[in-house]
Amino acid sequence: MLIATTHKNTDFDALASVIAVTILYPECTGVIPKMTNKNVGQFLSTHKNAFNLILPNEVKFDEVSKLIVVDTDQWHRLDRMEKLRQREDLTIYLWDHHMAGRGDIKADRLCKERIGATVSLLVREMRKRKMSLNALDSTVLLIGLYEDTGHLTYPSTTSEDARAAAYLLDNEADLNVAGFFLNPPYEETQKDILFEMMKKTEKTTINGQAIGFNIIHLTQKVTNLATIVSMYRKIANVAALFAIFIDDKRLTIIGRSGIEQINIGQIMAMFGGGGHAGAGSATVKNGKTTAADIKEKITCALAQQKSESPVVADIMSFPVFTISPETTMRQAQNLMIEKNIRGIMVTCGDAIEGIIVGWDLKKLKKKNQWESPVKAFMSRDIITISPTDSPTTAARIMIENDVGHLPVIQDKVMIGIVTRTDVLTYYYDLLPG
Ligand SMILES: [Mn+2]
Repeated sequence: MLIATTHKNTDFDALASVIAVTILYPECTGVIPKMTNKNVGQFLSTHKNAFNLILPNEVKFDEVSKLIVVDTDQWHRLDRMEKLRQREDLTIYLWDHHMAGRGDIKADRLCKERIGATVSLLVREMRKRKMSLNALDSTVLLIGLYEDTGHLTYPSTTSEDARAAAYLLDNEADLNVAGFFLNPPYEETQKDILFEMMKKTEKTTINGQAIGFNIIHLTQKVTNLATIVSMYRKIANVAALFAIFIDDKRLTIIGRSGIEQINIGQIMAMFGGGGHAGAGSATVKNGKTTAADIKEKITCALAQQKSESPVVADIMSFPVFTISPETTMRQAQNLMIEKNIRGIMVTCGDAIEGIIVGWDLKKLKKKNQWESPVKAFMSRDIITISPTDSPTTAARIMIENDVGHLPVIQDKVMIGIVTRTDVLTYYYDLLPG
């Protein structure tokens, strides 16, 4: 007998991957853990009979000769598979995209890649075999793919995920059905948690990134906490958010990150949990540790990730070309053309007096204004940045204030300047060579 299974608290990527295996290997039966995410449970309650799926207690373990594990590489995350763990004659195939390297399932065949969703790996295999799918199969596979990639927007998404989505859409995946299960309606309890989080978020800056922490005591069982945290990170406008939910039995840590430099999966691994760069969680028994302790550990880990993250000092231009307040507008214009720059800092000794940008030249109406000193037209409100801030912070300041030049100040001295071009070059990696 051939069975396929996945992790407890089954999400849509896990469910879709099991179903994909049963399509790729028609003799295979899918085994879905008893504990699933709420939206997966809702989906199964109406769709279960459409697929070749059973529960762990229905498995005849003596007859199992081959096991296919998807979307996890750890035995303890499987539901009631202990009987198979000791079996030396068992053949194991593994399909996964968790790259933390904590797996203890030894596979005879392994397909493990850095990709947005596990199901994309299986879809790639279907494409290779030129299989065609029915609308129902395509739809559930697409839901898994969209959920794990945030509709192809999470930083972990690859072009292979997009190709998988294209294939599923070609095979009539239904976006109305997908949308229904991907956006489960919010209930009162979830709204309460969201408001609770809004009231007491602790924000701090680590390595120039805004980080949010929430410690919430749960008085009742709340489902879909991960979705709430995901949503709240965007509302709180932080690079990463860590929420610690406490009930009588356990502390549940849920993390979400919107930037590449903060790897949530790595951080959750410290607490025995896991996940991806963008999303992850861990649970710790209540009494074993405290929320304050967890917060402290996360803060330390984030501070240590520093060496790998680029800072403003890495992308700024220097030395900074400056002019005096008495320079004429004509001279300023000539310098901008000559040096191919869009803005010039105006200084008096070490003091920044203002900045004159290309836009200021367009303000001139009369001819004789070209002979006026730049101090008559320059902007005096200068927003500065520190060399240890992140390029993302620089970009955010530019967008929020609609400015294109940020002088970089260290110990009250201007040591460089970051321009829009510097930021764009950094983001799009346009540097020659
Ligand atoms: Mn997954």
